[in-house]
Amino acid sequence: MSQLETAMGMIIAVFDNYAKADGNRQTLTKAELKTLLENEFPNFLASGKDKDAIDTVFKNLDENGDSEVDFKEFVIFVAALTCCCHKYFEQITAK
Ligand SMILES: [Ca+2]
Ligand SMILES: [Ca+2]
Repeated sequence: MSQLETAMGMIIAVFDNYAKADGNRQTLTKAELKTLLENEFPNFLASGKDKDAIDTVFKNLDENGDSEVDFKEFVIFVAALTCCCHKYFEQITAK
């Protein structure tokens, strides 16, 4: 597999890993998203126990408002975060 194929496979595997916790592996509940963020982005939520922060992130991700985060909604989030990282990477390499 190419590097990019491996990266895509890993995003799918991470989603599945957390989404399956409640038996429905198609979507992330708020609790599942919270665990994912805490484990995968330990620095993302500076105050991981801040319930409001989780609520805000969840609301922003749940584009269709069904109170679940599906894979498409999750991928948009990962893509947005990746863009932020890319911007940051450009800044530090430009110096
Ligand atoms: Ca689930
Ligand atoms: Ca949704």
